[in-house]
Amino acid sequence: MKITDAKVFIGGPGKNYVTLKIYTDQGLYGLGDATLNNRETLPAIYLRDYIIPNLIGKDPRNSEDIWQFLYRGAYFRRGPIAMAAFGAVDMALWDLKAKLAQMPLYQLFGGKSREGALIYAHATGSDLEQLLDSISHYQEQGYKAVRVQCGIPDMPSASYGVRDNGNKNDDYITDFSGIRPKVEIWDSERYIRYMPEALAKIRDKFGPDLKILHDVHHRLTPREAAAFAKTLEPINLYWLEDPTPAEDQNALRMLRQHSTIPIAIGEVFNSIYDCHTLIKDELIDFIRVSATYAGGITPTKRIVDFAGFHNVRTGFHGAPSHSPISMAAQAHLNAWAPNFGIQEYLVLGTKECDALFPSDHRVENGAFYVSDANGLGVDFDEKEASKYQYEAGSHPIVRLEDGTMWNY
Ligand code: CS2
Ligand code: MG
Repeated sequence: MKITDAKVFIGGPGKNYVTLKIYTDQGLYGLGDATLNNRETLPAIYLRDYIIPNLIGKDPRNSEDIWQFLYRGAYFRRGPIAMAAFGAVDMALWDLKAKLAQMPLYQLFGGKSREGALIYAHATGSDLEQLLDSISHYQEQGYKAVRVQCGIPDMPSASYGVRDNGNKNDDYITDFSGIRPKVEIWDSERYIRYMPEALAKIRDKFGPDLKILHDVHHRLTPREAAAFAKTLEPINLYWLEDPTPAEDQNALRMLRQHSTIPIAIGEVFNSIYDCHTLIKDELIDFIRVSATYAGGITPTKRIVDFAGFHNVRTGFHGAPSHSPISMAAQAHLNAWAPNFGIQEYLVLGTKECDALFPSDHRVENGAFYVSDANGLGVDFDEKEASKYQYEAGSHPIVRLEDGTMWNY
């Protein structure tokens, strides 16, 4: 079996999805997702100029060797651009492998460990009242877990995943008004003062069963994060996400020494080396890598297995920057993983998105049910794809009130 061709498509309804399609001499094709949010053209160029010419003629069944070829062969390895490009190739090869085996992909990992996989939605409000409504809305739809982000009184602008009064300017929706990013202003002191009270009110209103997640979005220093986590303990959060920037893995050690709150981290990680210490030393509870940014199914599965040895569960990133292809790759891992925790689920479930990526994966009662179709179980409609093209956009940035750049 040989790879005969591969094509990269950029575009989609409201998102610049980067989709790789690998064709073979046996008529089967495989699909992969290389969408790197708001830097989409870069993995696309990496694929077109450096990877695809090297794939032609290779046996697609040798997915391990092809992954090693891409990773070791690049010399300058790791980083989100390269790993997103490798991730797309790897997903497409697993898609092909499972199609060849005439099985849904999860069967190649060891079958299903569960039926529906728990998912969480994003509830958000520019104030607490709006946020409470948003949580009720998801609960009515059957969600058992929600991430809650709330505007902070007197904070100059809402940020860190709060929808700006219901308009589309939030952290995961690309701002197509231009390439220059919108600036949001952040103040950790106001946040630390207000958020424990807001989270306590949410717990009070919705009772003990709702799984409440909160994303700090890398905004705090290690000491602030440790103090903040301590105050949140009585609320019994499902997780506190990205309390500090992930580069400083020692920060999590400090946090762990002061609080028992469950910690989730890893949406910006690109390899097992980024999370090795955190997992080995049991400094986190959930690992948030994604099949795209971590370089595909092959390395992500290794991370999951390694995490399992250290009581770390999965909580894969699932912002709508990922297309339904990587969501499907993660859904197959979720169906199998013995140490599955939860899946963030925010694929833009619009008619246009479903037409571009047809599948019968389904979401019901706050859980994701993986399709039993062969392969990844998601297709890509090239005719639909021809309606879209790349549109330049941006992602907000964060500054402190005095102008200092801060972490988004
Ligand atoms: C967020 C992301 O989903 C999350 O937890 O942190 O939406 C993040 O802001 C975006 O992926 C950034 O591109
Ligand atoms: Mg996050």
